[in-house]
Amino acid sequence: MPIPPPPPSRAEYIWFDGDFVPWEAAQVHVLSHVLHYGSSVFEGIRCYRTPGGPAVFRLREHVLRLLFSAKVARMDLPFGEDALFDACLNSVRRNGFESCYLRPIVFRGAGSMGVLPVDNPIHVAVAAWDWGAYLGKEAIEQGVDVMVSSWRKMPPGTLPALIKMGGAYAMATLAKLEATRLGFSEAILLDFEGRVAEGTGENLFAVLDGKLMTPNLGHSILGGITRRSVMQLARDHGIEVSEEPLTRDMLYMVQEIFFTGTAAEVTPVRSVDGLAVGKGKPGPITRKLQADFFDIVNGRVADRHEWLTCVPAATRATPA
Ligand code: PPE
Repeated sequence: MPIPPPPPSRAEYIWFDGDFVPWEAAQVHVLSHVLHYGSSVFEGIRCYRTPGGPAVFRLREHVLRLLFSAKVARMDLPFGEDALFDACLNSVRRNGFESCYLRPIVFRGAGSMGVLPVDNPIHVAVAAWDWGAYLGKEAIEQGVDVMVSSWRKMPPGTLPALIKMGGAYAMATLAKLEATRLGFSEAILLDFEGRVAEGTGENLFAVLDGKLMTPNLGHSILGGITRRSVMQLARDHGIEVSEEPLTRDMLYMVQEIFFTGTAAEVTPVRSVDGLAVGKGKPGPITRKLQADFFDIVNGRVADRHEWLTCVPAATRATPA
């Protein structure tokens, strides 16, 4: 058998408005509406290497959230649910990835200038690349040191937090730059009333006396798909889960904290504002949920919730 080539670190092709184009060719004009006004909605999806081949985690849910984001942003998509689903699977297959990160994005392109999009086309792309541990190599094992940001999440009635809108990440970038400048791996953002919301690109969980807690959707958070999955895993293990308000001082009191997200997966937090969380290393509930999550996505145990979609193998009959 010939030795297969090493997997690429970034894709050769990007799906752009319905066709695969070479990576370098997936470009936009500087007067694109999205560049000036942040008018995009996007997704982040992981495809994992399993014994049965590459498998995408909760693909249907991610496509549905993209469509929800586009609806709220009042962007009419020229592609439907099934076309987007297939574009994601084909992006993995066409590029020969065993595992990768997928980034579908819908954005307003070049047309008239000004806030009001008049004749700006809606573009849709799916890019893929190899993305290792989001918060650093040791983060998953040892946990990360984080700070409470001086920036706040947008209040209700401003930018909708429940959709993944490009413009919202301008503030996330400020918070992330502040945190890294001060030597932290990540920032925790409070909502406008000072309650805990989430990380710049992750949801947050805390464990107090055996109970798993996470802010509810009313606290300017994204309804994370990993968040929902981890809540399900906790219930599977008989761990009590509650969605409730958390304050900054509760972060200093709880025994365990971890982040969840597509990019961050399940990452323990070992200190907040320089104060150790619990014993300053990942606690037992974090470990248990983390292990279960990675066992499922890597295909080491049965996919009991049917979260994985296998990527059909490429054959000669596969259209280019
Ligand atoms: N909150 C925010 C603000 C967020 O951006 C993400 C994902 C989550 C929560 C977790 O949601 P989910 O992926 O459905 O579990 N952040 C994406 C982008 C990260 C980036 O730096 O880009 C991601 O993890 O893909």
